[in-house]
Amino acid sequence: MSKFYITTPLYYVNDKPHIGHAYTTILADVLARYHRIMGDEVHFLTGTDEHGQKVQEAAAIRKVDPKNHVDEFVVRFQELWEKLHINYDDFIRTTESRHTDRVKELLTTLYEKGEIYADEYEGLYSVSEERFVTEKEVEEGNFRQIKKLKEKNYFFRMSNYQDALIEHIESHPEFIKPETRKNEILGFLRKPLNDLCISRPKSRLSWGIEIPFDQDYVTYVWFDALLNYVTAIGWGSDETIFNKWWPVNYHLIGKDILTTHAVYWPTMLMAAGIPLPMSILAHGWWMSEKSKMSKSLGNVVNPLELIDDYGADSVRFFLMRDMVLGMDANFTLESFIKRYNADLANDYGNLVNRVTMLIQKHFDGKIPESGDYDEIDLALVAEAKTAPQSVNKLIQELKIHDALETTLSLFRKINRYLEAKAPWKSIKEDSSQGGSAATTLALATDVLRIGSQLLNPVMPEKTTAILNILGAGLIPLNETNIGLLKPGSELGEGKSPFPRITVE
Ligand code: ME8
Repeated sequence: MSKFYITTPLYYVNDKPHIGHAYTTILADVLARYHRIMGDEVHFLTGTDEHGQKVQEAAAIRKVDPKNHVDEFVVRFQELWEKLHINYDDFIRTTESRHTDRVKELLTTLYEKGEIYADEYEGLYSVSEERFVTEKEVEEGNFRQIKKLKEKNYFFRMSNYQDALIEHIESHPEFIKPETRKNEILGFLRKPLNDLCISRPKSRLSWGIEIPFDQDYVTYVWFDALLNYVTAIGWGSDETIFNKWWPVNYHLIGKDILTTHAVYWPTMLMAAGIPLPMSILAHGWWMSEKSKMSKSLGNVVNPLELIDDYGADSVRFFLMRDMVLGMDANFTLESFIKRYNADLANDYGNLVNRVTMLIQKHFDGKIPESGDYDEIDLALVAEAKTAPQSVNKLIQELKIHDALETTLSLFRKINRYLEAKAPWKSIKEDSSQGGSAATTLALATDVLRIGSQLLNPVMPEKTTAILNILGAGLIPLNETNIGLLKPGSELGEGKSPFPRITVE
């Protein structure tokens, strides 16, 4: 048994979650479920990023105190995760003392070691954006109310770690995935790396973790939030638990937050003397009509509506099936319905109904005895033997969309097998145990059972229902060998949980 620790980003609680957030969280859940099924010891962490400018602004717009705002908004995330069957082991909020206390301790340690220093910074400051901007940004004309500002702040000596970070990335090909993102970071690191400003004066931002050695300042939100990945598992408070889980197997992130995770975070860890993550995996964006789905653009798809209309597992399936990891994908309701009807209602759902109805009618609802296999049977047996190996390999390579396609293709093969064998015809002549129809239906059900087990991490609820209908509810999910659904096993009640969606 090995350990598997996986994280999602901590989402800002400035607005409602959309399908972009749902995607990362479902992906983490699928991998966590897969590893649990495989017998690994799993820790799946998600949570919310509750400090900083964005959250303070969102609270100000609603005219509520930031703490009340986050307490109210965090629930939106937790409720959505529950509806989506997200089975996390821990949910961390960056306002919890198990996090804030450790952040302050680290700031103090790094300040005492000289890794953090105070400096005056003079630069162009955008009053409207409330941040320092570069001359180039001002020239591009995107900012209003620019003034020269001189301000004292605290800086982390990030530049000291530039060479060590490049060396680490080059000697650990798994560290940043996929390859394109790794090259992007190496490109970024060819230019000199600046030190990182890790404080904000309270006069312009008060909602944050106070800098322990200067009460006029709060901590920059990223220097606070990134540390959640270690504070949540007992760093600085329970070394046994911490050593059990760290280093993390995967930090899952969207490509929008690659620099913070692949540059700021590892240099912070180096300064703190903590080993680096095994792998940071950046996925692409869900787009809506060619632009990134984002709260500020207002083009978001609300996952709650999709779940209410089509069920959580269908949403999970679509998001996992239609995004190639690392690439962008376009979301439309039309493609969602098309995919659902083709894959889930037709290829999978109809197959379940077809096979179980025949067994109910002709074999008293019990898996019949097989006779000898002919060539067509043996070809399906061969497919059923290779599918689990291929799916396992693809999931380990994080190619979830290909893994799903492999399983759906197995279902299409069962459908073609049934067409070739036509048990609904042969049964009229021979409905004996061990006869042709009996053999076909027993084999088709067993292979359908294997496919359903393989889909379980993606659609936990619906595949469990289908496995019960197939009479396979007691077979452990990782036992995907052929022949485990024994003759005489009784089918469960019910029909496929994927009715066709009709569009007016
Ligand atoms: O960045 N497509 O929080 P955030 C795919 N608090 N994924 C998307 C997406 C889209 N259109 N939009 C958002 C933050 N995401 C920080 C993180 S971590 C210590 C702090 C997903 O609420 C994706 O995972 O803006 C992205 O990285 C994350 O939401 C950003 O969430």
